[in-house]
Amino acid sequence: MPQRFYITTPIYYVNDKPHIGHTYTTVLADVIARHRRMMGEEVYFLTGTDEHGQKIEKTAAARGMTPKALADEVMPNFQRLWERMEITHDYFVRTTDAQHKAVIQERFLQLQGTGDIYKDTYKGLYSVSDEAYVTETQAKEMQAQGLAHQLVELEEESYFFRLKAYENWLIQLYEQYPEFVQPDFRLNEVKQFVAPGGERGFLQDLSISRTSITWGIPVPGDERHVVYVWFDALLNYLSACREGFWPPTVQLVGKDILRFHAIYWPAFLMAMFREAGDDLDGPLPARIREQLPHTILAHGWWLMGEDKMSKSRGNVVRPEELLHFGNDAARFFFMREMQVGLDRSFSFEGFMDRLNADLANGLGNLASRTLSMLQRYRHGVVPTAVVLDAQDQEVLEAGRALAPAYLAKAKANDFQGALDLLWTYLRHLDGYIVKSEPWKLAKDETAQARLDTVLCQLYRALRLTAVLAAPVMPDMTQKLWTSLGMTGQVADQRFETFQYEAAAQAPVAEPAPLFQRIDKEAVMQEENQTTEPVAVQAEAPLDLPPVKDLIEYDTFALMDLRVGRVLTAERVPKSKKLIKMTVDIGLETRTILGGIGVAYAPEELVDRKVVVVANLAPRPLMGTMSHGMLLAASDNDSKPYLVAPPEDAKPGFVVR
Ligand code: ME8
Repeated sequence: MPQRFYITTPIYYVNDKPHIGHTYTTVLADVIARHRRMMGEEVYFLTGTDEHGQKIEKTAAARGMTPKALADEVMPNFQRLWERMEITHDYFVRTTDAQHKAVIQERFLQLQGTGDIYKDTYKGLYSVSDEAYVTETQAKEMQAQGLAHQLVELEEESYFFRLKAYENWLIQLYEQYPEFVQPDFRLNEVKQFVAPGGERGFLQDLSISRTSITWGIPVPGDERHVVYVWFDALLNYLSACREGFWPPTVQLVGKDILRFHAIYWPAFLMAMFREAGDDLDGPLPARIREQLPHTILAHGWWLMGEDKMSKSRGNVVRPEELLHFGNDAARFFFMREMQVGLDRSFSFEGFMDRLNADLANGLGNLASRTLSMLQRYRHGVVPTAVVLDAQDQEVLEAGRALAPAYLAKAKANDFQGALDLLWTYLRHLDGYIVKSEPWKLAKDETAQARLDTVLCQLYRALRLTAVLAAPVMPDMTQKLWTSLGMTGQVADQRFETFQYEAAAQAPVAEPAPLFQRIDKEAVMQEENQTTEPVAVQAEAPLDLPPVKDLIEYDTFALMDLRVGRVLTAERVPKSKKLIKMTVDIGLETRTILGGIGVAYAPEELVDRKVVVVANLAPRPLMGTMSHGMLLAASDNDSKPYLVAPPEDAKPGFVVR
């Protein structure tokens, strides 16, 4: 039987539309779910909305509507967004579903029956925004953060959950099963909260009912009370679980709600799954551990500057602003930029830079170059590779090593690390193209086997990239997959059986851009006028070499570029390409040979203004010394286009 994998996102409050924080969590869950499916596991992926509680009641009142009407209005924004982002959840739970309500009431009664829930009076401070009673220490923390206005004095009759009684088992859970909270440093936070400095006795029983609000699930048999929203919400993972998938394998949460998931949630489950005779002061039975989530994975926040992006702070970025550039682009950005666990500042410019560098230039350029070379040199038919030299061997080995390394990182939920490996590999391939110069091999009859090898290796690399990146970018990788002549869905591939070196199935297609390069300046200008960003169309794909490594200005300044005027021009005998010219560069007249004979006739050159590299060491070309070089523009394959200074520029002018 395939391994089962149950993954959840938090269920989102319906007091406002989703922002990129919610989007990030859900995309991360989706990327994990898609990976697991491609690993051959059977996945159940749950998300949904949290529709009860004071926040919703208040927002609805402010808008003059009932809480249920508010929930019905806002909830579809989440569903539509997940559809737009191709989120592959299996079920969408709403806490107002009758089936969910029934489970909550049933479990409430169960825990009342075991004595884990009892009735008492609470007197103390209450945080409206967290919907939780706060201890004095917490109240001081909140006051220090300027959040005092969120605290109110409260005295009410309440049902309590016997949280204190589970302290011993909770501590054993953290000590013996550290995989329960990831990353590690988040586990330490939880431990510190439960037992600061290792000292016990800090946990307090938890109030799990309210009489101050009416919008919630009634406590069975005592309907003046509604069930506390966190007891209600956390149990969605149980009420909406599909048979055979319990317990959750990975539960994603933002760091803000880690305490609820790493303390209350396992304690509720311990109470539900324990049996008469289990000793709460003794060792945590393995049988109980097996009913608890395997891992609560806590990620950090998207920040705006230094602040958390949140509805209440009013500084949110809406997903539509990113989706304007495509769903894959937004998904890729989230996975590539955020290290799971840490915070990250959002910048729109950073977003555009990342996409231009990695998708338009990196992957997009490599794909269009490879496809166009396969078309041009081999009519689209993928040749077979024979390893010819050390460089080919190195590329082959890098390809073989990539998938295991990538998948190990993906399995550890380190998608930033995985994508980093993949893009390093893609850069390596750019270097391979530059060094092996396939456009030269194409013109050399004796180099055809080498050309076959280079083309085949590039093809394999792209096919591997399509498979590995499929969970992150479902559409772009499918497009790539199809253009490589592969049939079916790339998402139906299994990592384990996919063969990097398998022969091609069919000829490749004509190149089409995978990602439209974003004209950042146009977007920024547009941004200043409207709030909606825009994209521009990319030019038709060219066979462009990648941008070289950065140099300092001082290195550039070593070059002496001058305006020149061609005085005479003649073809070099026995050469198709070479033209010998005399060029006035203001200070002197130079003899310069240029390989521009295919593009220009000598008579077209005379009296033309050109840009000369004036301090290039002289070198002999077909028996004549050339004292400099003319600048010309081209892609790897086109004819050279001489760079032309304006007509009124004078010979000798410095170009800088
Ligand atoms: O807390 N950066 O719902 P919620 C990253 N209903 N992620 C963010 C974020 C940010 N700036 N802001 C929000 C609730 N999130 C409860 C959960 S679960 C039983 C009940 C994400 O609508 C993050 O995952 O406030 C956070 O945990 C979740 O949205 C909270 O969404």
